[in-house]
Amino acid sequence: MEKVLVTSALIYANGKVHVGHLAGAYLPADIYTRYLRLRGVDVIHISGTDEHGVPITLAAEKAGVSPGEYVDRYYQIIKETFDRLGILFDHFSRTSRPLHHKLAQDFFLKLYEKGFIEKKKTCQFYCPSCKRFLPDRYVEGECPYCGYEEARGDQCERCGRWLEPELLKNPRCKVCGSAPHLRETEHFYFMLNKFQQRLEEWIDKNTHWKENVRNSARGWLKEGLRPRAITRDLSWGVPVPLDGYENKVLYVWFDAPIGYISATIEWAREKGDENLWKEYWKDENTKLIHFIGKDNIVFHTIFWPAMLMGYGDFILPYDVPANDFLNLEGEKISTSRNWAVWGDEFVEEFHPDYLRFYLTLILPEDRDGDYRWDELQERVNQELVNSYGNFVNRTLSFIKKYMGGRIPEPGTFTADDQEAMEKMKEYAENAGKEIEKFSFRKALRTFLEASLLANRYFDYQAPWRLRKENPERCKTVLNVCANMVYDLALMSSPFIPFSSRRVEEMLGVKFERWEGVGRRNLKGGETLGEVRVLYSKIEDERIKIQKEKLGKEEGMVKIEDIEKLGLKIGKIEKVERIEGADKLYKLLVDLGNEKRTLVAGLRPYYSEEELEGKLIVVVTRLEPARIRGVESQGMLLAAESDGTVAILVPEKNVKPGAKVK
Ligand code: B3M
Ligand code: ZN
Repeated sequence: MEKVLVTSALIYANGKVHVGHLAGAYLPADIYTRYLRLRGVDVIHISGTDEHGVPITLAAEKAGVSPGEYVDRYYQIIKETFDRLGILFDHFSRTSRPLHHKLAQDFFLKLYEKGFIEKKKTCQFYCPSCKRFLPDRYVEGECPYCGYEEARGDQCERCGRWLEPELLKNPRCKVCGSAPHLRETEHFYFMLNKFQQRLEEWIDKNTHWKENVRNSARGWLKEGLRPRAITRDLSWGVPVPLDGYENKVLYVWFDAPIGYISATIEWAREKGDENLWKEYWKDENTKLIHFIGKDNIVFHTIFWPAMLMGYGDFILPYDVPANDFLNLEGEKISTSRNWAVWGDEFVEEFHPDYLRFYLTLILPEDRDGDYRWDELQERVNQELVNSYGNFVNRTLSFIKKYMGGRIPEPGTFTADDQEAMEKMKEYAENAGKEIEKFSFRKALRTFLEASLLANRYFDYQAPWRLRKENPERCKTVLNVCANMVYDLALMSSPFIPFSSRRVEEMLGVKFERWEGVGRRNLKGGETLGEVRVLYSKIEDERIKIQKEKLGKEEGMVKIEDIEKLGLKIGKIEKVERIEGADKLYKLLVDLGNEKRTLVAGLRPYYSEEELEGKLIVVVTRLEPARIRGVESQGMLLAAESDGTVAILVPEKNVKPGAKVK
């Protein structure tokens, strides 16, 4: 059987998932995989987090934690967000795992032995004040091609050119801002130039690729491929597996794509079939498809295929359906400015299918897309809630109310009935063809046409009238409608899987094959499960809140928020121990107009005498909590460092109850 290996870009574990990520790679990859699975294709979807490289070390440095701690935190958050959005992976790995390190080192050694990797003396920027070499993004400066002033050492974000730090004009150290100078050092280079011809021939053959992807690959080739440094002076990453070079690590773009393979190996092991991964990576009949965003095109069409060619043994990508960028309210998404819509925050507020639905409609398949909150509201309300949702709801509640919750058996089908059901089949075929061409927008539009047709059928047949005038005909019509509910939910399941799941429950069925659409699956007599409305409309107010969040720095509090804490000075009047709790004290605190009891973990750090009479800062508007049987009615402020705790006290004498501001 045909096998398909779908991968989506290994997302950097340096931040949360936003709509740009989703529209770029993950949502299309998920839709595609879900669809193929319904078509009975042997498909797996592999991805994971990219945990190495300068994007990680820079972010960790900024947050003041180790890269390891940093990626641990984000791996969890990212994985959970994908899960809540229904982005399914057969395996979601991480490049920091030992298996991956080993495979990446194996790649390096093999390419080195084959003469595709060479050692070279070179000059590299060194920051005199940080006292270190500055690998790629640690240097910023002016792009030599387009003049963009904040170009990064590895790539210009504006013109997309591949750069080397030395090419930047007016370079500066990203950490401290000083001007670096060039110093001699040694690095390993991947001899990309040796693959020029093979890559050209290969790209020429790939006529089925998207035009923009193939064109950019050709563009790179036209400029002539040059050796590219693939080691970095960093302590975080995959160590270079050669004696004397332990202080260098592999360039993140060298190790990351290998992650697709190591993740597949891990998947096979977890399945208990050690060799299963080979069927996906070593069989010429397997189609390897990389879903990525456009900034990753060069790596997936030139760099990675060259690595694979050099290594041998593995298949080459069959297709690289790269998407363009998604903007937000007309502006570029920016994590640092919090100009983004975050996946985890979206699902806290709305149905995950609302996002999947809207994003699919605006996927940047052949040009940049633009996410607009107003448009999301309109599209969801009109096309999802009012059209599809309404059809499901009016059909199923009618059956529940007037047919005793059982799908009626049909009489003779009229030409209209037959045509309606036939049409469903046609729509599904067309939508399927679009999905196979990676035209997800068109595929979803086709589904919307189908739900429009279903609604029109319902209106035209008017079962509410037939119920009295022609009960037998009414049954037939409702049977047709129920079957169309089935068809629509099946057809839309790759796009809005949570909704389809709900319909499956209501109909008491399980969708198995895409080909099931239009086959009159409900013969009549089936009992409905609990019927509930699928969706509710999004009101203006909820959209307004979302729009106001844009561009506000995440986690920042307003002055009102601080006032909410009710910070006041209190005076400790009495200190008591708490039975059975060797860290806690029970404190009686005078707050001027009232007295309160606080429980505080101060016993290891202060004696009773030290505390008595002290002025402290108390959070007075905290929900009371029961600790060891004692109600604590607030919290005192203290600082912790180097294993000890110090309470905060006012520097001058002030009255208990004084406001802290
Ligand atoms: N982490 C870049 C990105 O997230 C990179 C992709 C790796 S795919 C092998 O845009
Ligand atoms: Zn510096």
